[in-house]
Amino acid sequence: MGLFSKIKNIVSKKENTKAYEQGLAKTREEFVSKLNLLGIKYTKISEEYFEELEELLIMADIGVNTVVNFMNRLRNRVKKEHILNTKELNEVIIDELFIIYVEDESLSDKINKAKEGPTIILMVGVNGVGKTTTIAKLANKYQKEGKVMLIGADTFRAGAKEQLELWANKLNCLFYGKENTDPSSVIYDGLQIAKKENVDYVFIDTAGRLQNKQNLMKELEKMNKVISSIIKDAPHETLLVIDATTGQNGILQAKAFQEITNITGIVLTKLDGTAKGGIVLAIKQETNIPVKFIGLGEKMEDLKPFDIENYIYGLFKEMIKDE
Ligand SMILES: Nc1nc2c(ncn2[C@@H]2O[C@H](COP(=O)(O)OP(=O)(O)O)[C@@H](O)[C@H]2O)c(=O)[nH]1
Ligand SMILES: [Mg+2]
Repeated sequence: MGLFSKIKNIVSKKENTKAYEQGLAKTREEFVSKLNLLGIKYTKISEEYFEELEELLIMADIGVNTVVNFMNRLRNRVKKEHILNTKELNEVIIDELFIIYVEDESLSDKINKAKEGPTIILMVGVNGVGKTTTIAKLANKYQKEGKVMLIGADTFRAGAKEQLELWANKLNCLFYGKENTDPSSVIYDGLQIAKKENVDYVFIDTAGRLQNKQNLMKELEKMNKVISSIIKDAPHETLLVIDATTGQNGILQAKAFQEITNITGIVLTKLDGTAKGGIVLAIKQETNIPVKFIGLGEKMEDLKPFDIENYIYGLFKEMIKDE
């Protein structure tokens, strides 16, 4: 069975395929239509074809390093498998994009949960990327599995606490927050309540001021110390939120945060609003941090666990249907 049929077969049994299709429509329209045009312009594989393909991949924000790597592998396969036509190459292109993501990876998009007591999830990322709304979406999701509490430790931005509190009220979950104070002390007080109230999932909202890396590093160190002093082995996850519409800048943010704290997963938001869907692959290649969730819209149910088959299908639907 070819790769296309395999993916089609796998996604036919999955949930969320529609949401991926819709959320990745912008990227797909741009990328696939250009790839098809390229296949019409050059029916035979040539150096010019490779050059234009390379450009196309870079435009989809797959990332220069990733693209260079990818192009080398593609050229090798063309030689080895004696591929002459660009049409035959489409399946190999998708196959190689797939490999970028799954290489050396036991694809874990799951949240690491506490063996006992509350699971603590720390959310980090720069202002405006979607931390607070993502927490609301995650709270909505995990509420089906247990008691949820939100802690507002973004004590920096005006109104940040209120925004999270509003969500907590709407979703009917516990909340603790305070403004204009040390975020670690807010976390300390909040976690005491979480323990007392037998909460299952705690999501902590923070302010990610990357402008001063040294300060942010110290602040995160302190938060982590406070958290683990109250709950052993916590935080169980530190999720970095990245806005997909920022493209390569998002990759730089991921690298910077990776240097200052232990990031266990990435949430990539606003994929619905961009043609830069290739950023999922770039993040994986450049940081090796798994993308655990993706944001495909503003509604509560628009946050989905990242799933590589649904993702590839969402990007290449038309091509996969062609077979
Ligand atoms: N279209 C779209 N908008 C999103 C998504 N995630 C977050 N947003 C929007 O991004 C804006 C900033 O979000 P917010 O949670 O306040 O960011 P924060 O500063 O990191 O806490 C809000 O208007 C959200 O509705 C997404 O996946 N898709
Ligand atoms: Mg916020």
